[in-house]
Amino acid sequence: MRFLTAGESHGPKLIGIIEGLPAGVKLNKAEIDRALHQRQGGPGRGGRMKIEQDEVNIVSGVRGGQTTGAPVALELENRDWVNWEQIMTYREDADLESRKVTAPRPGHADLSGALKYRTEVRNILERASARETAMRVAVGSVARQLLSALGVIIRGRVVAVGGVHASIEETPEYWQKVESSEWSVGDPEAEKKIWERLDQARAEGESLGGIIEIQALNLPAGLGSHVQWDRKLDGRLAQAVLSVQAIKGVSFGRGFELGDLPGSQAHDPIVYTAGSGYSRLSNNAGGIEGGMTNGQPLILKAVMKPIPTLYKPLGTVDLETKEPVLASIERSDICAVPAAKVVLEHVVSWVLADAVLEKFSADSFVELESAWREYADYLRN
Ligand code: EPS
Repeated sequence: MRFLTAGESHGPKLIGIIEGLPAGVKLNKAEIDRALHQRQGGPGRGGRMKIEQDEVNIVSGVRGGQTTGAPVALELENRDWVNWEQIMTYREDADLESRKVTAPRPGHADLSGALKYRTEVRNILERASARETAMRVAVGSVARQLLSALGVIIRGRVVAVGGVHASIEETPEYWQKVESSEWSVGDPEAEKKIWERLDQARAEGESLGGIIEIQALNLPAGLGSHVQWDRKLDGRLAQAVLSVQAIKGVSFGRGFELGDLPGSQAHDPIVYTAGSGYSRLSNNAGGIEGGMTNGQPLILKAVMKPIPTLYKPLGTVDLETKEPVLASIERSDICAVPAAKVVLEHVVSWVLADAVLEKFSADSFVELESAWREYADYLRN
């Protein structure tokens, strides 16, 4: 499977094209819209989210609620476009002056992009903007629906914001709390401190990052491959996760802690039970060994840096005068960690669905499901 997105933050719309889906995958538009709505939420979001109400327009490749095997094209309207049309239009009479950015923001794509493309900063920030993640959620929701039809569950939680770390449990009660928390945090004590941290950040013109955990349950052993560098599933997941705006690091299972442990405590002993197959006594590897799933829950963590657009701007250089100035202040979110959790669930869904289709290559969902079941039977014995 492959997909491309197009669209600027303040252009007319975002576009996504998916190719390689089997025919007969049930696709629920309401489910895509639910994910889009969730991505727009979270307590630290700025004024833009009051303008946008993302709803997908399915243009092609789906008929009667099922994929046809043809490319699936998706659109998301930018409601803010009406306020930007004169500035962002492709037409030659576009107003290129009034929202020109000459003070690149440290931490953003502004400066490197302007130097690389020899163009104005706005042309860079419009495409670099995390607005693009709305389409990646829509595309990922299609992949997630395919996985869900095979019984795979993808879920995520926020485990730290602005230096406040939540305690972590694996109980259903904990995951219930994650579901009902505006921060997607399952530890109410930590959540209280995170609210305080947000107020403080708002008052100080600061922004906040955090740490997100994503899990995938019910994956069989053997997705991905050890045989070539670009087929290793952990590498492919890392690429997708790091491609999300503001994500600076990713780890699997115990991650960086593994560097401190002796081998006997780092690895997960193998056991066998007749009728259910091989399993592990622990999951320090986070469900991936040798670039392949090992049948345990897949668990990864990602760190998001604080959003670089600050109301208390950092020093930069004016690109026209070369004089020191303060970075431009654009309307911004203070914290988008809960939104990034939703984005990461969906980019992970995409990579996993792709790996599933690679292993169980199929033109129709019926064929896919039958190959999936046959393999599950083989793994149980
Ligand atoms: C973003 C800046 C803000 C965010 C935007 C990402 O947009 P604006 O400049 O229009 O206020 O709201 O995120 C979204 C629009 C979105 O849908 O997530 C940036 O510079 O990256």
